[in-house]
Amino acid sequence: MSFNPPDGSPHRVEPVPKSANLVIVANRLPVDRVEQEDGTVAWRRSPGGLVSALEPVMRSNNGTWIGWPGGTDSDLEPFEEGGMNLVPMSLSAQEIEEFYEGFSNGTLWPIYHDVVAKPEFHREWWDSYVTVNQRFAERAAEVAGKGATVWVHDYQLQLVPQMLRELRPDLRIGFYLHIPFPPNELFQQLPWRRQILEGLLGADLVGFQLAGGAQNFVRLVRQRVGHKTHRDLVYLPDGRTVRAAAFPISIDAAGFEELARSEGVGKRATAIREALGNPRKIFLGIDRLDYTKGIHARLRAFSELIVDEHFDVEEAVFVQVATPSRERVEQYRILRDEIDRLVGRVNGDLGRIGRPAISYLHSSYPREEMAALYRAADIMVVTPYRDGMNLVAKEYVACRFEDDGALVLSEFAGAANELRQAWLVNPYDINGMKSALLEAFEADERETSKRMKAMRKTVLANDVVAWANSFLEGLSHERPSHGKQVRPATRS
Ligand code: GDG
Repeated sequence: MSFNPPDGSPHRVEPVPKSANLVIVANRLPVDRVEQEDGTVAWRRSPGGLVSALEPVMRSNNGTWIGWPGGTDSDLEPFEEGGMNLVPMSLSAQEIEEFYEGFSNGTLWPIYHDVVAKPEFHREWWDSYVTVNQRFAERAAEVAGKGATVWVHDYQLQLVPQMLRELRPDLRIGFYLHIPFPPNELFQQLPWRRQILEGLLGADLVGFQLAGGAQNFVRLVRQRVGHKTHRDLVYLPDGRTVRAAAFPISIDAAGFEELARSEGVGKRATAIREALGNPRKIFLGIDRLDYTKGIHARLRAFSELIVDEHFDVEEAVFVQVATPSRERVEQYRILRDEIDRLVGRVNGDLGRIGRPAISYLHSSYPREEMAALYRAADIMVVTPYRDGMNLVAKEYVACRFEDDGALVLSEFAGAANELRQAWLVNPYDINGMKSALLEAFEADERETSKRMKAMRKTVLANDVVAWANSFLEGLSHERPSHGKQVRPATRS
């Protein structure tokens, strides 16, 4: 195989080893394509958590990452970027519509998130999902060396483990689901439920955010596919066993703390507070603009506290960053309009000149700006209706190196399992949320500091490198006498 850079890419081109010892397969490549002023194309590391999660282990193992770079370019050649071998997969415009926006985000995403929105079922979407999964599996089979470890990620690629095992029985295959895995009552709606379970069973280890997801999976396999199971193990008729277990994902906690401590971020945090008129308390929400995140209800709860005269717009402001997401999917457009309307109404009714109740930003920002916002905010509000983990909650905690700041957190975010000292809320209960926001607003320093200290201990001790290593170690135990071992990641 020869490897050339995408047009105009300034990055070093190296032959991707056909014998990669570690292969990551994910829907997206860890880089974004940027068109430069002179019309050439370059690649920039994407901001997402998964990239920082896997970069260290990729570097330690000269790993290869297979994924879609976004867009509809075809014939993109593999290239090297930041110590990682990247293998771009192309999707046609129709596949983006049917596989990605359709089956992944219009069918699976709502079913796996408590049916917060109504899932759509279309047979052509499913067909496209099968085709794209097959293509990813074939590419992984090409680049993985003998006995290599292949780690497949997330709900867009649930058929890959089985397809890959058929092509390459010598591989050690792991799968990790970043979003919740639903109970039978919801999963059974899926017309292709059995195929998905069988797809996942191609892996040796199937990882979930929480133990509940792993239990749902094992129960479904027993009920729907009829395999024997015992605790976290599934026994397949061919003698293979598959383990399902929880590996709660985390963040580069030390990296976030370091960024938050930097002089530039400190100055920017002060400037943000000033620009907001130095109110007594700043509330903050940062989310992808997604209907699972509970943005609308949280802003309502906050605005009602002003209406009820618990505080006014001189004393408190809510900064809501909503990062644009899946903008071509109908339900996301509707959500955006609903939030625009609510923010407009609240600010029209309650704001004063230069003092909106809600400072709403529909945009995405560099990591430094995110850290500055985390530093500037007194109360972080994370209230999803359902969320696999929620990294924003952990990032806030990592940035509060002075042990101050309050976290209001939904019980239905995976992060609530670990961050027990947050003000936990039921996001469906507006009055309950109002009470929690008010308590966090009024809490004294000793109380917030005690809670933050405990949460910081948890987040700093369980970072993303620990997560990746623990998954890969678990995977190596599943087939101990088999293939090469993956070297653990080291912190940079
Ligand atoms: C899925 C699961 C699970 C957001 N806006 C900007 C920006 N971000 C970063 C945050 C955070 C990440 O994106 C969002 O992660 P979340 O965990 O909050 O949510 P999802 O995107 O839904 O992620 C989730 C996660 O996968 C990992 O397994 O926790 O449950 O749904 O890191 O900081 N980053 C930058 N600019 C932005 O404007 N730089």
